[in-house]
Amino acid sequence: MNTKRSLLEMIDFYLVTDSGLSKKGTVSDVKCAVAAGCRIVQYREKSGSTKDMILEASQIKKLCGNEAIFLVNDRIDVALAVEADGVHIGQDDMPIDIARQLLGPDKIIGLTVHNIEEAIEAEREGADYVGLSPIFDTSTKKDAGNGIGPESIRAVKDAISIPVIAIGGINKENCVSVVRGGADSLVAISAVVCSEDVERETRSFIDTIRKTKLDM
Ligand code: 3NM
Repeated sequence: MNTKRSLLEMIDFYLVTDSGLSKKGTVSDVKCAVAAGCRIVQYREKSGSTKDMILEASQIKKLCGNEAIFLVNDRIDVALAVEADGVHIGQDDMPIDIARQLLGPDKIIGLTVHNIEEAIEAEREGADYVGLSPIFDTSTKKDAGNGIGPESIRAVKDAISIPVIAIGGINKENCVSVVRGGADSLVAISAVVCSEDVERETRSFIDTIRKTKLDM
């Protein structure tokens, strides 16, 4: 097992970038989150040229260094170009087996799932983790659908042995319920990147998640 993949078992807070919501820019957000102790970063960029994406992705890869896993959302070409640690893909993106062929056996592949059936299938197909979504209603992703609630996490967690990462509408008020619900890790996009102080917000999420896990 490569060392980056073994980090997957230890992550608490997972940063997904959003240049549309960011106050200080994607590169600054990554720098602050990694400084705060975030150990996994997903570069999610839906606009701009491929060339600009590759330039930005390589800057982010450097910031992640050996400290944090660096994944690219959707764009397997960009992930390959910058030698990212892997990709995060959705149900309608490239099938996992083809992504695996392109990326090779050592890279990390995460898949978005919405229910137990999709989670079991993701593990069977060779995903390294699932992103379970959306936990709560969110306006960050317009087509995310209705929140499934934190009480839905446990059944998914119990059905698979790969990490379950919760996403969608998670903030400081509801994140304890997400961890208590059984998530290994969680993503909070707007609650972090809309803040003036991404480092402080990330640290605060990490502290709360760790304390909640210790109390369980
Ligand atoms: N994917 P926030 S929800 C990127 O449901 C993303 O698959 C989702 O943003 C899904 O933390 C989402 O601001 C956005 O709610 C999450």
